[in-house]
Amino acid sequence: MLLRIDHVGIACHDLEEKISFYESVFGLTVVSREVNEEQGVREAMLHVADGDGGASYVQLLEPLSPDTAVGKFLAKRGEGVHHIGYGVADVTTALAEIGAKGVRLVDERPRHGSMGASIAFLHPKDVGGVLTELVEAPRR
Ligand code: MC0
Repeated sequence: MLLRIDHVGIACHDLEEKISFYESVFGLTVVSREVNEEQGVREAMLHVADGDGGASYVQLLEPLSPDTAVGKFLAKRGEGVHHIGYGVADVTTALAEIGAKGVRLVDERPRHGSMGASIAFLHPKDVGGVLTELVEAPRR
């Protein structure tokens, strides 16, 4: 069901500062920047590698305000890994299969994610403390 690690989402206070860090220390390149009002984030995708199933990225996330998912996470835990996004072929099918196994779905239906992807989150309390995102890449 899980095809690959699509991205690792990292919460930060200052997006531009963290982009500079990942560019200068790891030599990564920003391939996309977006503001996602629905998710309450300003985010950047930095390309890491290409694989058979698609590319993988580091996703840097800055909250649009303190009362967002990432804003609350930063206040409680500070900067660090916020979620893991796994590539799936069909996010609606994957949600149905995972939900049927008793895992709480944060999203019953796919939402709009970075770079045109369809995404949905699974509740971290049912995935061993890891906020888990399913990512269906846009069709080419
Ligand atoms: C919260 N918790 C987490 C967590 N966020 N645990 C692990 N990883 C995280 N990222 C834990 C808290 O510590 C707390 O546990 C419990 O979950 C409830 O948290 P809360 O602070 O009271 O917040 P809630 O319940 O209002 O919301 C938690 C929930 C929310 C996961 C449902 O953050 C959510 O809907 N997340 C999905 C959307 C999201 O994260 N969007 C931003 C990225 P304790 O034990 O302390 O009670 S958007 C994105 O990434 C898009 C753009 C993309 O990839 O394309």
